[in-house]
Amino acid sequence: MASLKSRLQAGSVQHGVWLGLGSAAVAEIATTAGFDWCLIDGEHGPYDIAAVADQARVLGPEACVRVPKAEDWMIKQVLDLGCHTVVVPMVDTPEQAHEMACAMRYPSKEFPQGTRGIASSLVRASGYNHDTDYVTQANDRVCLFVQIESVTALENLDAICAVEGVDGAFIGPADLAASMGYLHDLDAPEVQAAIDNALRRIVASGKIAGAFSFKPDRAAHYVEMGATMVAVASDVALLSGALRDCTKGFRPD
Ligand code: 3PY
Repeated sequence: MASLKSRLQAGSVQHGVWLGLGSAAVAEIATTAGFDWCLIDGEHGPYDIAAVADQARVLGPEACVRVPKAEDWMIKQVLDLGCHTVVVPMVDTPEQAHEMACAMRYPSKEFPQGTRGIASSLVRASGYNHDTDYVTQANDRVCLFVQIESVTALENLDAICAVEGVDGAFIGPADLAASMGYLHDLDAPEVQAAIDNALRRIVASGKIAGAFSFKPDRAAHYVEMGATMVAVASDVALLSGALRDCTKGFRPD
């Protein structure tokens, strides 16, 4: 099967699930449930790097990981686990985006500005040195999404998308709404208009557009706007919703 990155680059819409429970068992259930991708949420979920490793083993190289912060060493640890797709929250400027793009890649002829350190024989990414092609192929395999989730990021969006090595830009609607003065009000028309505008600009830049909505109609709208990396569910929301519905059965009011 083609990699997530190549499916996205071919324009195919990929629906995913956000994993925030920190459970390898849940990751195992999610990966067999039919989603196109599963994301380990290291920003808000209860994950240390060992917990990310446990889930990466379950999910395989297509595991997506959101790192806690825009820090190069966090990217290095996740890539060395063998995960290819990294989502970096709160990227506000092209300078930050450039630093993240460099952290994703080894220095090479094509990408001399890469800053990723090499430990090929030590890490899971290279099959502990059994995958002898890993180091030379990694720069093509990895896929970087920067999250656009502030007014500053919106202002800088075109310049962020122009950064070499940024593969896609992913809208964070909750943080964006808060940054715009609409805390916990994702439905505000101003917020949705800003998201539509951002999606248009990401698509126009030629980069992969990503967005997040658990409302099926809204997720479908983002796809109409050109988003292809679309998160439609989270383990936490699905479980808490199902448990609440269950209690309604015996406590109707
Ligand atoms: C947001 O909605 O701000 C996100 O980043 C998703 O967790």
